[in-house]
Parts: sequence; C-alpha cells; structure tokens
Amino acid sequence: MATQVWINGQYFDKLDAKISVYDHGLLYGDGIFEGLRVYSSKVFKLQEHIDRLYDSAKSIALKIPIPPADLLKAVEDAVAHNKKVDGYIRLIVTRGAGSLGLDPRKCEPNIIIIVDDIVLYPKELYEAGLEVITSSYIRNHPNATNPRVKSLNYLNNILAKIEAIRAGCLEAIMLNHKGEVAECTGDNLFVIKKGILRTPPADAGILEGITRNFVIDLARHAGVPFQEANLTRHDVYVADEIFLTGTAAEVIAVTKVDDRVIGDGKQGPITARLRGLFTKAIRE
Ligand code: PXG
Repeated sequence: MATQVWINGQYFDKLDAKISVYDHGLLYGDGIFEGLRVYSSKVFKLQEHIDRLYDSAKSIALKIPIPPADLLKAVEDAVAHNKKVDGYIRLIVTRGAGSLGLDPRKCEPNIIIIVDDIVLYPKELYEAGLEVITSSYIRNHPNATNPRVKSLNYLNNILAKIEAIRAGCLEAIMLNHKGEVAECTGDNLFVIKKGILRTPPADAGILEGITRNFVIDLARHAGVPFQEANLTRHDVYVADEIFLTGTAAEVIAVTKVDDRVIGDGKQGPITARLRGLFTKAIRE
C-alpha cells in the first residue's frame, strides 16, 4: 500500500495528498510543524510534541481546529493505518487557504499528518562524529519569530545549512543575536568540559528540543553533572566532547568545528554513554 497521508481527517494516497496553492503555509511560511519518530510502532514522546505544537500555534495566534487529545489520536491512527513500525512523522498545521494578502482572517487551518521513512546519517558517522562549521547566519531574534516556535519559516536555518554543505559539512552551529551559541540548523548542541555537561538555556534563542530535554533527564539519572549555560564559540572549540540531539539525528558526536579537532577527534566517552542510554530507552 502506498503511503497514506492524513489531511483534515481523511486519508489520501501520497500522490493525491494536496492542499491549495493559496494556502498561507506555502505563500508565507505561515504555519507550524513537528517532526516525530516511530520506534517499534510507538510514537516517541507524542504528548510532548503535541504540547509543543499547540504552544507554537498559540504563539503565532493560530487556532488548531481540533482539541489536542483528538490530534494525538489522529497521529496514532495514521501510524496504525500505514502499518509503520519504525519511521518518521511530519505533523503540519498551516494557516490555510486565503486571499493573496498577509491577512489571515479568511484562512481555515489545514492539518496534515505524513507517516513516512527517515533518511538517517550513515552509521559510521555516529562513531567518527560530524564535522560542523559556525554559520554566518544568526538564529532568529526572540522578538522576531521566536525560535521556540517550530514555525514553517526555516529560511535562516536553511541558509546556514547551505553554508555548511558548501564548506563540506552536514551541519552548522548558529549563534544568537548576542553572538552566543544557540543551536544547529535542526539539532540542539551540548558540550562537555572536565566532566560537566552544558547546553544553552531555552532563552538563548533555541528550539527547546524534545530530544534535548530527554537527554538532560538521562544525564541527571546517570549522575552526569549538568548545567544550562550560555556558551561562546570559545567554549565549543575547547570542549572535550560535543554532541547534537534531535529527532532525526538522535544523539551524534561532533568531532571538528571550524577546522578545530574536538577532544581526540572521536566520539567521547560521555557522549557514547548518553547515546547508549538513549538507544536503550527508545527500544523499551
Ligand atoms: N533545533 C531546531 C532548530 C530544530 O529544528 C531541534 C533543535 C531538535 O528538536 P527535537 O524536538 O527534534 O529534539 C530541531 C528539530 C530534519 C529534522 O529533517 C529537523 C528537526 C526535526 C525533524 C527533522 O532535519 N528539527
């Protein structure tokens, strides 16, 4: 069976799953989304993703036309309907179709659930670690679209990603408007120095990642000293270990930043331990 996409309560074959070219999601990037994983037929941290989606919606004054509990059920239904055991979900709410102007008042939001597969980083990269650059594009100022909103406006992050790809890397670190480390284009960043795990706080201009929060819990339970702290590029360059967290990447080491080798240039021991705990947890 071809992938079936859920749109506003109805299933469509992937190729017939369409929305209007007048949708403000397309015209203006006016909308929000979540990326989720399915592990062993179960949606990982579904309630957390639903909560974040409704917070994003509220922040951009978009009223999702169904209650959170119904959307949660719809996501589970779409996974069962597609018989997906391990995969990836893209949950999208657009402002909806309106006129060719910014005014959203005529728009009726569209809800879309795509259950598909995910392209993972090659397995070897989890051992060798990623090489990243620092981007010249800054993460959104909190008084622009706040980075805590997972909006359909990813242009800054995409430009940073293009910059990384041009430099021969797969990811880029983005700084905030104060020059502090924010996060990567689609992942949060952690550093380890002298045994202490640190990551920028939510108000540093980051998406408060669900994987980030889960890894913080794992670290606390494992007795790894942890702090939320503002970080500079210097803290990144001199770290003993660096890793990224995200729905797509899970937990992955970074072993080179702007041509500086991090630690001994391999996945570090605390990263390996946390990655091990993460992998175990998603199998439970
Ligand atoms: N920061 C940003 C800017 C993100 O977009 C994360 C951090 C990590 O958050 P979670 O909640 O996933 O731990 C994200 C998530 C992709 C892709 O295809 C990116 C994300 C999610 C799903 C897929 O690159 N970004």
